[in-house]
Amino acid sequence: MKNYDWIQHVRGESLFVDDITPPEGTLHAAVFSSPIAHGKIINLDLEIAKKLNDVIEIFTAKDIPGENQIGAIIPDEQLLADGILDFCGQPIAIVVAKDNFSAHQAVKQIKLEFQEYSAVTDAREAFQKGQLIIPPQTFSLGDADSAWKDCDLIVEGTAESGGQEHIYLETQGSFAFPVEGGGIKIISSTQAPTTVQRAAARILNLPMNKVEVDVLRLGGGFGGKEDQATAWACMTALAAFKLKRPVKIILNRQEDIRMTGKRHPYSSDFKIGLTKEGKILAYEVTFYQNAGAAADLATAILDRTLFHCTNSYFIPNVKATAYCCKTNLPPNTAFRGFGGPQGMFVIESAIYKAAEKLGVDPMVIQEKNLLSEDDEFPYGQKTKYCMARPSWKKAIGKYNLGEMKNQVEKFNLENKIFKKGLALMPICFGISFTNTMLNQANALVHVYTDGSIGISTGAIEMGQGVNMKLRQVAATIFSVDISRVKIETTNTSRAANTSATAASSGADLNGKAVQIACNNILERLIKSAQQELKSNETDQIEVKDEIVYLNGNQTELTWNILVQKSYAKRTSLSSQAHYATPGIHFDKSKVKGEPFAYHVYGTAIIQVTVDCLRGTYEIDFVKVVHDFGKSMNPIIDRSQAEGAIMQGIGWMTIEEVIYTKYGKLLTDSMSTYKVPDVYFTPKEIEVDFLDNPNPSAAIFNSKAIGEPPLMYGIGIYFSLCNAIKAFRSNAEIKNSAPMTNEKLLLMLYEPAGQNLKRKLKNKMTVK
Ligand code: MTE
Ligand code: LUZ
Ligand code: MOS
Repeated sequence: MKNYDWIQHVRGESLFVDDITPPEGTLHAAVFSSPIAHGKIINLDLEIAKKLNDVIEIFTAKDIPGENQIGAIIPDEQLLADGILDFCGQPIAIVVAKDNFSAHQAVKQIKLEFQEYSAVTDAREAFQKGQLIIPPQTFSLGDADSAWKDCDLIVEGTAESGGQEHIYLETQGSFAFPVEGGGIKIISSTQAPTTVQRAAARILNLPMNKVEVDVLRLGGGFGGKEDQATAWACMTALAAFKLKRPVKIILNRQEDIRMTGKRHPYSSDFKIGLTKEGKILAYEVTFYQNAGAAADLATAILDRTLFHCTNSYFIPNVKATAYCCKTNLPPNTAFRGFGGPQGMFVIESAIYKAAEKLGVDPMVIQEKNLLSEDDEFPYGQKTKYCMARPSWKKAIGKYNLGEMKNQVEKFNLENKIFKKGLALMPICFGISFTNTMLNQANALVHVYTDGSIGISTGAIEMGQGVNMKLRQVAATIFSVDISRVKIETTNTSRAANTSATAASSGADLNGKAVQIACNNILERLIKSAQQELKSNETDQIEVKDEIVYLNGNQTELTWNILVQKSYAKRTSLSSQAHYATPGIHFDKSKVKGEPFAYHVYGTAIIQVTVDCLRGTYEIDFVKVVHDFGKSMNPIIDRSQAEGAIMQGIGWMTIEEVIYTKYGKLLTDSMSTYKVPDVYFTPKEIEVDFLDNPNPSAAIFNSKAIGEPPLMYGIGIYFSLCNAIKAFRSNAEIKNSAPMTNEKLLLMLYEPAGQNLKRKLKNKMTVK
C-alpha cells in the first residue's frame, strides 16, 4: 500500500502548477504590493512600468468587473487595495508581461505615493484600541467564578505563542485561461477549489458555472492554501479574462513569505485553580489572537482555540474568552491544528506553572486530570471511547518512563553544562469542521468498460496521501486490484460545492462519499451477476479478488466480464454520491453541542539535551502512543505523524516570525526563518499504534491523522523548561514560544543576565 505519488515524486515526475506546459502566448504576472503596513494611497503611477519592453498590461482595483472582494467568511479583504493600505505586502497592482522577468522588472518601476499611518502589530494593543474583527466569544462549563474559593492553589500568568510560516515546497501559484462563452478555467494550487471558484466568479461578475477550477496536486498546503490560494487565482483569472490570453503567476519564495499570512500568534492570560493534590478545579483563559489585517479564517480558527482550550483534561469549571484582534500584518490563516495548538499551549503552560508552585512534576497534574469516559468538554460534548488515559498508560509503560526519569536524573547529576529535560504531552483533537455545514462531500465514480475505475471528489492531494486512501476505499469495496483505480484531478465541474480539504477530514468525508458511490455501482453489478448466473434471490453473490462467487463458489464471471455484461445490459456504471457527517450539531447561541464526529487522542514523551553554555539543544527522542483507530494505511499514517510532530516542534523551538514595529517582516527567507532540518530532527521518533477497535465515524475506522500529531510538538517546550531548571532550579520560566536558542540562553541566566560572563566562568571551573 505504498503511496503511488511518492514514487512519482522521487522520480521528479509529479506535476505542479509551474510544471504544466504553458500554451504558446502564455503571459506572466507579478504583483506590486504595499511597502507600508498602514496608510493611504495618494497616487499610483504606472506610466514608466507600462512603457517597459514586454509589459502587456497593468491591472488595478478599477479594472475589476465584479466586486473587489475575496473575504470568504467576512467580506473585509480587497483583492487589490484601492484606498487604505492595511499591511506590508498587500497587493495593489498586477503587472502582466511576456515573461516572468519582465513582469518583475516592471513591478520595480511602479511609483506609489502614500500617506503613512501608525501601524498596530500587537494583538493586545489592537484589543485596547477596540480593533476587533468579531465580538468576543466565550465558552464556559460549570461556574469558574465560584470555584476559586474551593482551590488550595491559584496560579495566574500569561502565555505567548508565535506565528509559523508554512514553507510548503510549492509556492503559491495559479494559471488561468479564457474558455469559450466568456468563461474562465483556473489551474490553482489550492486546498479549496470551490472557494477559488466562488471568489473568481465574484471578482469577474460571472456565475459560478462559468468558472472552472482544476487541481492536480499541491506541493504542500498545511493550511496555507485553505484560503490564501484564492488571491493569486483571482489575479490570473482577472488578467486572463481581460486580455483573453492565458496568464500564469508563480510567487517566488520571498514574495510568498512576505505576502501571505501565517499561523496566528496568540497572547493569552490564564488563571488555574487546583486542590493541593493537583486536581484542577477551575480554569479561566483569555486569548488575544493576532488576526492580521483581515478576517480570512481567523474567526473559525479562534473557535477551534476555544474548543481545544482544555486539551485532553477534564476541568469542571471553565471560562474561556477569545478576542479576534485586527492588526496591520498580512492576514494570518489556517495552519495545521487551526488554533488548537495555540489553545493547548496555554493550558500546558498553566499546568507547568501550577506544578512549579505545588513542587511536583507537571506530569503528576497532567495524569491526574486526563479525560475519562463520559467527561464533558466545555462545549457540551461528552467523551466516547476516550483514549486519553489508555494512551498515557501505554506510553509510560511501553517506553518505561520510570527508567527514563532515572536516566535523566543521573545524567543531570553527572553533568554540569549539559542538562536533560523530559516532558509528556497528551493530546485530544476533535475531528470535523467546527462549522457543521462544511462537513459534507461528494464523489463521482465511473467504472469503465475495461474494468478500470476513475474517481472524482473534492479531496485535494497535498502530500498527505488522501488519493491513495480513496483508491483503497474503491479497491476494497469492489475487491479489485488497486492499480485499477485512478483518482482524477479535483475539478469543480465534477465535484461541486466542496469544502476545503482541511480539518484532517479529507479522507473521512471524501472517502465516505466514495464508499457510497462504489456501493451503489456494486449493488447494480451484483444484480446483473444474479441475472447472468440465473440465481435466485436467496443466493449469496459477492465479488472477491476480481472474481464473482455464488454461494461461496467461484463462477466463470470475472470483474472484467461482469462489467462488460452489465454494460451490455445497459446498466449504469457510474454513480455520484453525497456524504454528510451524521449526528453532529452545534448551537452557536448556547455555545453547546456535539460538533465533532469523534476525537483523536495520544501521548508523547519528549526528551532533550541542552547545552547550557551555548543555549543550544538536541532532541534525544520523541516517543508516542497514538490513537489511529484502525489505520487503513500505516505507512502514510506514520509519515503523517512524523511530519506533524516535526512541524509542531519547529513551531515551538526555532521557527520565529519577526516583524518590526512598523510591520515589516524581517524573516522573509529560508536563511532568516529557520525550519527544522535533518540535523535538528530528533535522534529517534517512535510512533506506536494504539490498538483501538472501538467504532468511530472515521472511514473504515481509520482515524483522521493530518493535524493531531502536530500538538505532540508542544511537549518539547516543557522538556526544555525542565532542562533549564535542572541547570538552575530558580530559573524564571517564561511561557513564550518559540524557545529559540537566544531565549533559552537568557532564561538560563536571567535576571542575572549582566553577570552572565561571571556565571559561566564559575560553572566552567567547577570540574
Ligand atoms: N501533509 C503533507 N504532506 N502536506 C500537507 O500540506 N497538510 C496537513 C495534513 N498533512 C499537509 C499534510 C493539514 S493542515 C491537513 S488539514 C491535512 O493534512 C489535510 O488532509 P487530510 O484531511 O486528508 O488529512
Ligand atoms: N478549517 C475550517 C479547518 O474551516 N474549519 C475547521 O474546523 C478546521 N479545522 C482544522 C483545520 N481547518
Ligand atoms: Mo489544515 S490547517 O485544516 O489545512
